[in-house]
Amino acid sequence: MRIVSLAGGIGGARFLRGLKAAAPGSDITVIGNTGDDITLFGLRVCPDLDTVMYTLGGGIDEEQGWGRVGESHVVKEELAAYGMEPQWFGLGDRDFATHIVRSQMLAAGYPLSQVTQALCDRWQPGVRLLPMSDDRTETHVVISDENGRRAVHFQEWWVRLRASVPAEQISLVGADEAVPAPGVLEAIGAADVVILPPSNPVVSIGTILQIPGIRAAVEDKTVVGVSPIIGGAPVRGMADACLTAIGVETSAQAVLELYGSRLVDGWLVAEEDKGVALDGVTVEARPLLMNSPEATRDIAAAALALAHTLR
Ligand code: GDP
Ligand code: FO1
Ligand code: CA
Ligand code: CA
Repeated sequence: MRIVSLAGGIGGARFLRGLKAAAPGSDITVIGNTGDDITLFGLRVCPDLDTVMYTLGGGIDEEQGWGRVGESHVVKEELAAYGMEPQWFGLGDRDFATHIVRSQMLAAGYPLSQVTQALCDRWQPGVRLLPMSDDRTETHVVISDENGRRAVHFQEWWVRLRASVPAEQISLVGADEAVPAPGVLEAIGAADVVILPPSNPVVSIGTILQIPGIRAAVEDKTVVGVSPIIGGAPVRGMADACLTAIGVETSAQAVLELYGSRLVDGWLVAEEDKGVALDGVTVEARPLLMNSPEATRDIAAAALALAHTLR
């Protein structure tokens, strides 16, 4: 079976681990969000691609959900001793090596998709990991604070400010001129099913869908989504702040309506969200907490089974 999954960071990566277990031997292509990407100290950092790569490749810090297991922070301390900014973003020593390899290859002219493939040669994630685009796009957030109304990089809003300042606008800079990375539209076109994992609906899934051509390609397929919102709250992280910014309520029903029946054919919600419904979409209620490998595999298996009935 050919499966395409869009993916953000932690929620996407954990779901993908379950998907691999639920569908051994199938061909899985992951289209990763690169709107979170940021250049720091001259190095290009791709948090969501790395979270997927490390999680599926066995290198992730499981507790934290991002970054490398067994990490140290000597380089970060040395940079801080020089007064280098920003100091609110914690790059670990092992993780630095990834960004050095990536930045060196990008500077040599390789597109991000080829760089990602080269990094995955080491990690062997067991899926084909493609960035949504080789073109540089970045999510920026408009906020108002003591310095007035201004746009900051998504990471500054998310990590430094912990989304505590309301986002007045969230936009993907460069989206209009970006094109899908090589292989993205081909993989979607050849897929038997497209899965929307429980990733952030605004700054992960919503971002990927903004790359011209991707939404239309996905709409043509059988698509099953897994709700990242359980009982009116994100399981982890601050997705509620992102939904509020675009005028959407934090509920499994509102996220389904945001995606709409043109995009999704099936929608998995948690048992406490039974009753969620939308014309043209088949909704099933299941346990949706990814709190063990078995539970996560069962969620992925349910998504595939639902997709099978809808094809
Ligand atoms: P990020 O890029 O690291 O923020 O990760 P994603 O965008 O891939 O996923 C973040 C979303 O995952 C959050 O909005 C959470 O609500 C959701 N999430 C995290 N853990 C779980 C879980 O166990 N079950 C479900 N259904 N959603 C989860
Ligand atoms: N998240 C944090 O909350 N604080 C950090 O210092 C931080 C560093 C970091 C470094 C590399 C990486 O790949 C991810 C990192 N993250 C950090 C997570 C990440 O920036 C965000 O959770 C996501 O981009 C939001 O999806
Ligand atoms: Ca992310
Ligand atoms: Ca469809």
